[in-house]
Amino acid sequence: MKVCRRANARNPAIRLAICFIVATLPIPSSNANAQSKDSPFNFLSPKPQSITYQNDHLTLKAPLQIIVGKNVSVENAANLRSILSPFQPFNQIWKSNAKGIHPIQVSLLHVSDLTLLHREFREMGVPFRTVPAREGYILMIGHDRSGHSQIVLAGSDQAGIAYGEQTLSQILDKGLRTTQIPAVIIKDFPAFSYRGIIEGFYGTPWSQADRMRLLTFCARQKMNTFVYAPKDDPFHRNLWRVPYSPLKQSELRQLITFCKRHHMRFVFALSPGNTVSYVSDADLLAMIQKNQMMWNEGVRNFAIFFDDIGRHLTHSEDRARFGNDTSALAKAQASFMNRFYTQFIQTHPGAQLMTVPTDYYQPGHTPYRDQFAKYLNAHITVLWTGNGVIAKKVSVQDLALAKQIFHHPLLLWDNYPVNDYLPSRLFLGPLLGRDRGLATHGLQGILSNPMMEAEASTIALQTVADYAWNPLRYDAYQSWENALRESGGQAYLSLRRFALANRSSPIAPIETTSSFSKNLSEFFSYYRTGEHRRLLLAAHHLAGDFQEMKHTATELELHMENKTFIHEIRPWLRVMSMNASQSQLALEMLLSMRDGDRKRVGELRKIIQQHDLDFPYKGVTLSPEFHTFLRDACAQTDHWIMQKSQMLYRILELLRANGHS
Ligand code: LTM
Repeated sequence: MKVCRRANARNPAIRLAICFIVATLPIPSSNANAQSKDSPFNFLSPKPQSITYQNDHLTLKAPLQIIVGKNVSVENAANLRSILSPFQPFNQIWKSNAKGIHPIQVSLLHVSDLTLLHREFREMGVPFRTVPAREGYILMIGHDRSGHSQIVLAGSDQAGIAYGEQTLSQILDKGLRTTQIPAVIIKDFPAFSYRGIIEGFYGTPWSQADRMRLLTFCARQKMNTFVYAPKDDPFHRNLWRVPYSPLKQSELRQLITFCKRHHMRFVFALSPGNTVSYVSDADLLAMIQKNQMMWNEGVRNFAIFFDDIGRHLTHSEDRARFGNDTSALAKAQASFMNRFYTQFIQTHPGAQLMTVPTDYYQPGHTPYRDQFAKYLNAHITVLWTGNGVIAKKVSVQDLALAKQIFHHPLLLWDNYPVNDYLPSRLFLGPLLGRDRGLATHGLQGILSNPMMEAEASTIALQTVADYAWNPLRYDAYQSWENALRESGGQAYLSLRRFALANRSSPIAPIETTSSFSKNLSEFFSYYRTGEHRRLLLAAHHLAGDFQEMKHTATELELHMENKTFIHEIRPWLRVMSMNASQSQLALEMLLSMRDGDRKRVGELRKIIQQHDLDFPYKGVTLSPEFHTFLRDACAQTDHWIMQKSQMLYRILELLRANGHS
């Protein structure tokens, strides 16, 4: 529903090892778990579960010696080599027990590389008890007992190793700038099993290049799920029965391959609800055939969505079987899903199925929901959006109710930062309002529906990834700063200012604490009280803010390296710069009005109007608070001009009445 339009390890030994090795690593040293605000590793994104600083530093210098355990995948080994490439030439030893003589030894191990694991842990003086469960890793950076520099990375599976490498890469990236990195033990694993994005918005679907860039971003942020469900891909909805063209199929193949390579689920979704006949064998066969093509490409996760469709059965044969009320729709959908489950999912080992019911956003029980939950196969995962389409908050209580209603495995379809219902806006703030306890209370995961602007979505998405990995330690604003630093690079400060001007959203309050908001309210209060000197000072501060806004737009255009990002946000950059120019004029206009200079006020008002007429990006807006000054200033002066005109008219009338021509 577009809210605004409606107002509103194949090896059994490995598996065994993973099963048993699930507990905690003792925290051996000082400074245990130091993740305070000024922790040196606050830049890590997503934030690890536990960081223990060792009161020691490691000096980075080439050459390195790399030891790779025999159960580490070739891809992960190659990835490590590329992360360490600044230290080339280095020496790589496979499956070796030999110790090197190089300044730094880097060991990359799978949990089943037991001999090496025990040795490396022993040498680091850390009793080896456990490696975190699924997708987890332990990263130790420091000195061994003999004083040799060591980096040991042990993952519980290939995803865990890749995630550990990701963390190491972020640390080395920073370290390269300082050459000294703090000695630490990082123990890490994800809170949610599903962390990712749904391309599920209305409007022009992302391009293939957008998707590839976003998948790369997701993999870097330890996200593991991508749901392909673009509402305006006709082959996803009304033409769901029609196979994709060979070209489109090859594009999907590229995405699927990428996902597989980066430990991500590619979820192939169809939304047949507008046209399907739920009892039809032909439609069930069409559904099976289209999904079979995706299975052949390597897809193992499938989805059938029923959001945003009519609430009544449209086919007479469906009505004849299920009746005609809203719960009839639920029974018909559940029956179709169950037939698909038995005939396709159960006959394809490893396949998984998820769905979105038609009542996906209501606050409680509905007759439809009760029937859907009752009849739907218990193994099918259900997605819902929380309380409302754009849920301002998702609490543990909301989850408890959803569990009680659906009693199926649950995923949150999070409609943030999607902007299809308000395409005039960008939502560049962090994810807010999701309880820290959702993972511990049984939610399987969170899938965010991003904006049509793929690249600009990464600011909010990085905070989603951070939340999804470690909700207990999620700090929305720290996470947001990290995201801005990552995206902005050397243009970080400008990007931050721009993001501040685009931060409010249905899940975030209107900004009232920024220095700009304070300057605004100060100006208007002195304007009202007429304290001349204070007013001029407040006007001076506001003029500085407007000047900075104009600079921000120019600086970003000039200095932000990511030109795709700039291309996407250009209309908003222009709005920012135009709004700032107009506001400068409006400031002068208000002061002129105060001085009673009607001529100057009239001139300035005309120039502001002309800017509006000439502006090419109509309807594009910043956070509302960035438009209030101009709007209020124009409203006040228009009123003043009208009063003045009326007064003049009355004087003229009087003069005329008294016989003056
Ligand atoms: O949220 C769901 C399940 N469906 C649609 C989305 O496709 C759409 O992007 C969002 C925001 O408009 N609202 C929906 O209802």
